[in-house]
Amino acid sequence: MITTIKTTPFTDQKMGTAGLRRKSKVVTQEHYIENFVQSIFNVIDNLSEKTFLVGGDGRFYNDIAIQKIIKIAAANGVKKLLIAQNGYISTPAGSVVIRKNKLNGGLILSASHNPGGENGDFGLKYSNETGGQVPSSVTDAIYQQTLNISEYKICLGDDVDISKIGSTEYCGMQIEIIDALKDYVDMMQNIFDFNAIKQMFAKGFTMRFDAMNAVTGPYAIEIFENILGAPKCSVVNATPKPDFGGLHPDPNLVYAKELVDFMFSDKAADFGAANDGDGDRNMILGKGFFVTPNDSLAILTDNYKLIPHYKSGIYGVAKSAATSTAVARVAKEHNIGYYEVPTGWKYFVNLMDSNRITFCGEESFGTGSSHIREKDGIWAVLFWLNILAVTGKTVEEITVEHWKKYGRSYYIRFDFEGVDTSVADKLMADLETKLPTLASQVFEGFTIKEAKPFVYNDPVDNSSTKNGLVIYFADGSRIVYRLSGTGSSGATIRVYLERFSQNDILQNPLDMVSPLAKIALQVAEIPQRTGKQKADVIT
Ligand code: VG1
Ligand code: CO
Repeated sequence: MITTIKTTPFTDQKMGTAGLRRKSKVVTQEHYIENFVQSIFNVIDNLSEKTFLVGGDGRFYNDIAIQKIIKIAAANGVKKLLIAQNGYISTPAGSVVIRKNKLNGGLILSASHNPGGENGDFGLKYSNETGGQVPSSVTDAIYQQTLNISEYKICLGDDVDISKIGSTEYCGMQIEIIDALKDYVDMMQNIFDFNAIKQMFAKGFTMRFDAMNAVTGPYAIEIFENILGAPKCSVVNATPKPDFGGLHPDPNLVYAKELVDFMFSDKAADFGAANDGDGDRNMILGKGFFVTPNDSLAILTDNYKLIPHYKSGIYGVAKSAATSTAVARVAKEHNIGYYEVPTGWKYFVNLMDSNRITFCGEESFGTGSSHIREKDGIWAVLFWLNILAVTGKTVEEITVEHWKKYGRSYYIRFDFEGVDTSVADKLMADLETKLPTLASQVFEGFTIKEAKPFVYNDPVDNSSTKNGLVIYFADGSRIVYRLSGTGSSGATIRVYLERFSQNDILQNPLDMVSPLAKIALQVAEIPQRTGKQKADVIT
């Protein structure tokens, strides 16, 4: 049944910030997935001793891609695959399964927060035995394979029924269909004070969780409604759909509009949250109140002692360079380690593995801890619920008290989307050249202290990564520029704006950063070069 098929390379199979992401129309081309999966297996030794996890966020082509992976894995002599029942698994649950079962890695089919469906995006995240996505050295090696591939191996058997839990064999390879929910739920119960949260719901506390028609619906119903006793229908858009019901499953103020409108209405619940397509991102809302992911990371870190699993102490905390410095002030106060890494969760993995950090987060609605090696949307929601249950305070009270103690980093991200790739690349290159000339210049009353590319030297593997350009101002404000690495066409220029205030903590964020926005556009010549006078998405 094993056949070798001749193929020719696709030149665009380079993984970005988090795996490979392309338009569904591109991925469904003949040989596309096959080439990529074969290229991954080409860089792994001793496949006959290796076991991998396979699953995805349920988007269009999930089912077909899983069958292709099974057939290619078997033909390449892989020992065993663990496959999520019906092919559904969230990215964080995948990390739990890989770690708990000591697997050699996993393939999670997801384009995360990107829209799905025939006209949307498809993607693949590849993790190793850490349960986290592989470092750039490995993605580079895989990319080289994709450029030189001339054949792949595949088993020509029937499709495997993945709808029932149990073991089977396929083309000489062992297969185990697993319940992707149970291990994840068990882990959450071991981290948080479920009894305290249960009591809070029993006393009438209300929440709305928007699963955005993506993979976390079943997890959220089980945890929040069935176990913790949140009222039925607290979880909305709970059935995973191949096209996410047309939603853009990105939990932010723009794309989770339904939830945001509800939480700012007079019917609002006490607490609101949403997750993204593959369940690794989270948005946190109180009644008529939004918590930025930057502040959320700082607040969770500041309150670690309230959580059973962390109360005996945490190692340290890390954030991506683009993320605000709110958590840095908390790290200083608690006298714990603090690291700044490039954008992308894979950069946190070494820090967690070496016990340098326990918590980490990104401005892009990602928060997590060393319980796994991916960011974890439901974990963040449970962390907040645990804080609310133990303190009896509201989301707004907790956040405002935090600002009163630590000051506030006003923070806004501007995205300029669909920019011509060569225009975007040139903009960044020219800006980088210009950076050294900016020091001590004054714009809009703000003095530039320093301007330089962000360079990260990994203390564990000594790799060095340059990602993004940063302007530091004398008052602690910052502008960060970078190009997105998760898009499926054209370029997106991201501009991150942060302005710190110790005492003036109740202003409108957009007003506060507007002088920085002006400077950011002017210095990088964004309107002249892109034709865009304002950002396409502001979050
Ligand atoms: C974006 C975010 C980044 C995040 C990445 C993956 O990358 O900015 O913080 O880690 O998406 O998120 P970029 O390169 O487009 O800015 V997701 O939820 O895969 O897993
Ligand atoms: Co995601």
